[in-house]
Amino acid sequence: MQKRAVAVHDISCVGRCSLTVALPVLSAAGLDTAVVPTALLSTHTGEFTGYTHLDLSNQLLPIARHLSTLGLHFDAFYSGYLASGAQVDEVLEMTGLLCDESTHIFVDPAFADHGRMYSLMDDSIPRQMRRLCARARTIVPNLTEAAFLLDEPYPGEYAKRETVSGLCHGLRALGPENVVITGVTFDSEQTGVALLAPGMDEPAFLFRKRYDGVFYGTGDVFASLLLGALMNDQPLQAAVDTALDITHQSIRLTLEGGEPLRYGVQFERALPQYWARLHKS
Ligand code: PXL
Repeated sequence: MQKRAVAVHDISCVGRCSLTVALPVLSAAGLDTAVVPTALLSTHTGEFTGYTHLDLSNQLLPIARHLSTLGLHFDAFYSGYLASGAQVDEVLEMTGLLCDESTHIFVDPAFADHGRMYSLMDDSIPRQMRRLCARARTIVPNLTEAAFLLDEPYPGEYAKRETVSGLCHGLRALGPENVVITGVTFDSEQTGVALLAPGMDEPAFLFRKRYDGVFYGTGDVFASLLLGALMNDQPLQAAVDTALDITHQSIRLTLEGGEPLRYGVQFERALPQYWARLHKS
């Protein structure tokens, strides 16, 4: 039977991120994907000014209550960028309405990067997002979010292995089974992820060649690719490997294309390869 996901992120009209990434990636992974927008913005808040922002908090529970009457089973509940810290309350209540024991609750905290909170985020976000992470099976913070979730200082662009390992253990102690920290960089040559899953005493580190630049939306591309691979029954480490390869490929194609980086990465061009990777064997 076809699997079904519900993706709970903002819609940014321009600048590939959030739902404009999650929906095509999960569709390419073969999932029937429902979307619940948390906010509506004209662009993402990373490298644009003058964007509009509509908080859709008051829509989340009415939507979820209606969806809960339809008798649908959701195999994955995927949350990302939220309009505010307070909105975590609604998203937690949505999990009660839309998830059962077997739903994979997959949380991308999506509130900070490069040592700084995103422009519109309020101070309650790390504390509130910690509550959502505690409810998740898998969380995919970047290094900044990992530190802020634990009320620790940002370790800087080049983190130490022991620091990242400490963050993985700290985050797992919050409750999720799987912790995947993205944007882990030990030197200028490589970047990748740390992952800690059941049965592992120490995190595994997976790296790829590092490209210079700030690539907006790559956290969303990676997280969506990872969830799609997990929903296609790839084990966690293999799914991380798939997501890293396709994200890396998207960045490479973007740099070749020469479009301004604020419009996001050209993941569309890597989707055929993603599909092939999920369907090999
Ligand atoms: O990619 C994360 C993200 C999602 N949504 C909005 C953002 C950002 C990052 O800046 O601004 C609106």
